[in-house]
Amino acid sequence: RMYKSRTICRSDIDSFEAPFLAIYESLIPPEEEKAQQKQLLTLLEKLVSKEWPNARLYLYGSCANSFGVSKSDIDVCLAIEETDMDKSDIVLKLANILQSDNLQNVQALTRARVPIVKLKDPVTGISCDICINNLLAVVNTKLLRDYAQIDSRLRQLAFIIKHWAKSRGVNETYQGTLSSYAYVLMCIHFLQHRRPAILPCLQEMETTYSVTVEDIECSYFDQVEKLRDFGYYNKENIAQLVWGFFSYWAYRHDYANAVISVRTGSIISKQEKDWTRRIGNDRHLICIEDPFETRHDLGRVVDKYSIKVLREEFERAAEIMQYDPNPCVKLFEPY
Ligand code: 3AT
Ligand code: MG
Repeated sequence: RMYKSRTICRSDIDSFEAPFLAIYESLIPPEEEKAQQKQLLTLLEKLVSKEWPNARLYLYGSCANSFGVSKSDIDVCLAIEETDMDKSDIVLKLANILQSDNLQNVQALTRARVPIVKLKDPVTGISCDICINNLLAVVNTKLLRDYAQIDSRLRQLAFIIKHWAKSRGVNETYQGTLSSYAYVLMCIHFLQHRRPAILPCLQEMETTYSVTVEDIECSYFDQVEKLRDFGYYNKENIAQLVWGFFSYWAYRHDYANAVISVRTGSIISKQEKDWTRRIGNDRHLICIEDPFETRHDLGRVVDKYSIKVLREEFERAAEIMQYDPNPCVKLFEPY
């Protein structure tokens, strides 16, 4: 606590660039794993199209947003126009369709908050969750993937932060900590705010991509190959960015008033969003606006106990980055 106002980076910070990059590289899924995921998707498509020729399957989540580490499960969305069936009926029928010799443990979870089919590929061991018509997740997956193509430091930073969150037990939404999706948005926001900026705000630029999903217009500039030089004037490396990320969330974020918003590329006030008090289970103790479902605070899972856990973890990480002789090990020590 006594170092709270400290914002100057340690002088040997650059010596940690190589070890952080090595950790990042060790987390990248090998090509072979990607090929196996594609094969599983192809098998699923074949089985589904026999019964529902107009249905489509989309990969979403970390297997498609480029923030997936090796050995992740895959998330699939079935897009189908079935007006006379509710999602749990579709899930039951889908589980039946997918009963096949090439798949294992096909289960319909009809009573979950989001009904899904779960299954496993017995050859590769890949597990897969299939949800129904969750097209906003498909679109936010594309947004994250597009951001990742602008500057390689985003993917490096997000891998390190996700790895830290998993190691420290703060990537568990059912225990009141944050989802991987929330952490990636925190990284994007952070890089939009470096000076010079490392990432632009795609939703504030000219629209080159636009879809309307569940009455929400999702539009942004998606010609990201034209933005490859965007972060050129910022020479910060991954070690400096990990340090900066944790010191932001430990010491500088205004938890009482601020909402981070990747959509606007800025910080907006809780007041403006009417996120100042608890409504039902939404407490808004750390506020992360969803880029498309703007009424949705990804921090709403956080409660008065888990906010303490989270903030203490951010402070621990910031102090390690500031003082520990071996931050690349210490940061990820199991809790
Ligand atoms: P892991 O590598 O699996 O930890 P992930 O990116 O696949 O990371 P999740 O499995 O938590 O993350 O979520 C899968 C996708 O679902 C990610 C995002 O496209 C979408 N998603 C998750 N949580 C939300 C949310 N609260 N609001 C909107 N979309 C969400
Ligand atoms: Mg996932």
